[in-house]
Amino acid sequence: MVEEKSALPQQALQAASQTQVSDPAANWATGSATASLKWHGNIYKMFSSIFDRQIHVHPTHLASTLLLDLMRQQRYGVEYQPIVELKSQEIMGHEALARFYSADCQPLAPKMVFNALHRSPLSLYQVEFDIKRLQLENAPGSGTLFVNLDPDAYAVTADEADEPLLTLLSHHNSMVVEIIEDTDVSDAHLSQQLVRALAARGICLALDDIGAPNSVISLDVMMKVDWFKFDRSWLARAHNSRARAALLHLIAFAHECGGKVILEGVEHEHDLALARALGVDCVQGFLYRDHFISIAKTQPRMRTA
Ligand SMILES: [Ca+2]
Ligand SMILES: [Ca+2]
Repeated sequence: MVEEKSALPQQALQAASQTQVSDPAANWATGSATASLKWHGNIYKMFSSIFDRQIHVHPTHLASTLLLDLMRQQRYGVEYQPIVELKSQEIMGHEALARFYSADCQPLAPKMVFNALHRSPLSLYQVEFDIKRLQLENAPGSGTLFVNLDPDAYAVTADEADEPLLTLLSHHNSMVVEIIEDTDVSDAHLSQQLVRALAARGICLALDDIGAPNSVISLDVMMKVDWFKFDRSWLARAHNSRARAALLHLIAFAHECGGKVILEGVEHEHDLALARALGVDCVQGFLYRDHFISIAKTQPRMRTA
């Protein structure tokens, strides 16, 4: 599946948690452009991370005018986070994460944007399509590309002959689609339909955020996925004997089914040691933030104030 692996410098595997990570978007907002911001075609490319936890969370809700401006101007970005194979300590692929910005270059919490877009399925579909196209166009040259797909976006064209979103995804030659099953996405039939549609196109599937709060586990989906992504919350829970037993058995199940396991949220050396002890295949998280790649579609407009 992996075309070509890129070596990860040894120091990237050392804990980097003591260093404060700059937020490029915040730098745009304050007018201090980052040195690592590079013009790349019609894309701004940055080689430092935008922490989810640092993304501005609007106190109430996103106004429709803000969302319309976001869509019209395509104030979109992508953050590619490396997925590291434990055995070889090499980057085997990247997960592409959607990023959004307001007109004054403030990063917007992606979950909040997607939640708001759920009120308008066609808009949700259009944004998902444009974001996926951006993620594919700027994907790192080698390795597997992991993208997140909202089943509700897929639902818009699920019963039609033409499914542009899935057709777009099938253009990448090493693609894994991550789906989440949670209590907000309660339509099990839709998940099943999506699983079949991806399989028909030869696209690999990952079950994302296993064990996260509000997540549910569908045995039907679990038995069909190629990748199992365990939520960061297991890092804290793994010291509890029952939780660790559940995790070890789920990992064993994944391996017995021929699947591969990724542990997310790896931030410290002791997380990496735990990942090794658990026998997972790959890890992902802020331990590798020096290798995060961020791009922005539109030229950031500096704030004058
Ligand atoms: Ca994901
Ligand atoms: Ca995840």
